[in-house]
Amino acid sequence: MIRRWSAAVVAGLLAAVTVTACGGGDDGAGSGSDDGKITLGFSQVGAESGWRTANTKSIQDSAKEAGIDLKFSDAQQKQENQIKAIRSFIQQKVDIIAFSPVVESGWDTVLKEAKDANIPVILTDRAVDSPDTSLYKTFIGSDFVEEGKKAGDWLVKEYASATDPVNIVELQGTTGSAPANDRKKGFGDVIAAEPKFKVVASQTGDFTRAKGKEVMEAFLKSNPDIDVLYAHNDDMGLGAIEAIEGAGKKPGTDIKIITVDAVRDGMQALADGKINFIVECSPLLGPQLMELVKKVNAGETVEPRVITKETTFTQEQAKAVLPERQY
Ligand code: GZL
Repeated sequence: MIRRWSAAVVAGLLAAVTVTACGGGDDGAGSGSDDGKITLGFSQVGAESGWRTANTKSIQDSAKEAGIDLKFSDAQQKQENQIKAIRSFIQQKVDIIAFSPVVESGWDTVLKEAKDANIPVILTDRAVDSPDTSLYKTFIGSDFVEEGKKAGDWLVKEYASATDPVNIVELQGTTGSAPANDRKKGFGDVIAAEPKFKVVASQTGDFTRAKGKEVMEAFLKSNPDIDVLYAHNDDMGLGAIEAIEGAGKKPGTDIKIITVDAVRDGMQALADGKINFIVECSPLLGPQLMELVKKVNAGETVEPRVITKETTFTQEQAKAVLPERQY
């Protein structure tokens, strides 16, 4: 017997399919925005450094370019603010959530809430240490251990002929953050092979210029013969330069400086001879992030790990590339 579907039933079925298709996320959970655009909720760490400013610009410009409706939140470097923002995005039924976790731990509960709401999550820039990788679709960002290794490799070459102890001070990034943990590990693993390298002081400067200057002033007071500064980002290195000059010493000469990021101000100090080597960490994650957002929203499978391409710069190389730097 052929059942005759009433017009009302068919219309209802069609309406259900249409709503699901327009919903965001690969499970059709998000509400999407009325005009059919993908709605992306993004929780940013803060505005602590030149790198972060460039990263925010890349994300905002790329979302506009991709026609993605961006809800952007600045957490002012506080994890509780990021958790609040993610909960708000869940309440708003965004299609996708992306964020740069200020620290590695303490995300499982809120990420499970997003998973239960069928809203896919993408990690950008920094990783989380949760063993449950089903809590996010992919992680796009640098290999921070490799960045630390590159910094260590340069130092080993620079001091290849040295026989006396080489006294190093280290300005670490935000305590508990993936870049701080991993840049410390990568650098430490390389220099551990040579006993002449001695880390005489290591402390967080929270990725900011102000804190970098403050901690470097303390290092200079308690360590009379510092040979090298390894700073986990340019901004702390630039703050330390102010402290070194304030102590009557020449940065880049009396104290050699290695930093990570390669933002414009850092590259200018490198070209001016105040920094000796910079390991690049690209903030321009926006275009790749938006591609991943579209794929995840369409229910496509994406690579679990997308590593950003980056290089290193000497003083000569900085002079050559400065004019064309985007950030
Ligand atoms: C690295 C990023 C770090 C930068 C800092 O991907 O998380 O945070 O190195 C920034 O400049 O504050």
